[in-house]
Amino acid sequence: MNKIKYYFILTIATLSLFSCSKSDSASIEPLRDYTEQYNTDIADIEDYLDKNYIIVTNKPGETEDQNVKIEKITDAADPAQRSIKSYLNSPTFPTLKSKIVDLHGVKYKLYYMVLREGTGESPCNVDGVLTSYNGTYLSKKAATTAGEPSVITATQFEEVVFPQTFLNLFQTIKGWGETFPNFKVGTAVGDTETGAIKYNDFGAGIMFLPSGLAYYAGGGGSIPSYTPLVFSFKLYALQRLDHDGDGILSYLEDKDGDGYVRDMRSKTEYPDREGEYPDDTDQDGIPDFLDTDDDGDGYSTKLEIKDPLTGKPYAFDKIPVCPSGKKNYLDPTCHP
Ligand SMILES: [Ca+2]
Ligand SMILES: [Ca+2]
Ligand SMILES: [Ca+2]
Ligand SMILES: [Ca+2]
Repeated sequence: MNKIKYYFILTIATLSLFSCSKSDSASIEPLRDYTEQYNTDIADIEDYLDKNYIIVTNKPGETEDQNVKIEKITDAADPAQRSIKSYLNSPTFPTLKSKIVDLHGVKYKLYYMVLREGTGESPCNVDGVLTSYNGTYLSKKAATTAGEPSVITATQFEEVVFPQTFLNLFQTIKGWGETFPNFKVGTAVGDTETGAIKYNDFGAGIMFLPSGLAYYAGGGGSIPSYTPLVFSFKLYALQRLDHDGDGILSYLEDKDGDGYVRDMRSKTEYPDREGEYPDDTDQDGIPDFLDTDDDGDGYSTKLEIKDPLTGKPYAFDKIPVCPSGKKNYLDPTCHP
């Protein structure tokens, strides 16, 4: 019974996280202007941060640990109802942080709350994550003629309590890839009796995403188009991925070491891109993590960078060079 339930939850999760278009829309609305939509979204998000507070469950070792409830403030004088916004840049946890994400020609402000950082490694923005999460979308109820002010409400569309698969951040909504690298995993211990894995000290947080970093016009599952999303999440584990299959994990193809690798070829996503492509050795626009020949010399990286003695890849800056100056993986004199 429980298993069936999990599969059901997983199916929903997969549908809403990965589907990008709605097929049942009767009328086709032209795509909204990204800047205008962002201005609406960020106003709604900040209103939500001002008028709501969090209740966090602290039960280390239990499934509920770091569960989050977000409630409307009914008594502003009650210290237990401290607004989410009031945690902005707090030196202690929980703390509300923000970062700028440059996409669609918009400088998106992405707010995320760190309940706990975690103790292990951080995923890069294209790694796989095993995460328990709860997603809601925000919508605005207009002010009434009777004098009631407008109000932002959150509607839950998804909850995954026991994640079964790693989600590839390269394929999820952009906001996920921009948020998870700011968190770390914790420890995982298998229960010798039940075989179940227990996660402790994992990173836990909440992200507040403008629709441009989520589904935008597409919506997804039961999510309406153009709605900001709020996810509370726990980062249980990560999986290093190798997107181009060249034997170098993608997070090691992050040449500038900022924790992010990006495919910037889309004119919609990067309309005013200037200067060099980051993390792209041969500057052909294909970032190293997607480029099977990073240096553009005609030899695939996979064959080039393996040490024939150990079978292990060389560090990126130690690609063997022949006495002739040419890189050639077939010539044994080229290998130290
Ligand atoms: Ca690779
Ligand atoms: Ca980078
Ligand atoms: Ca390249
Ligand atoms: Ca090459």
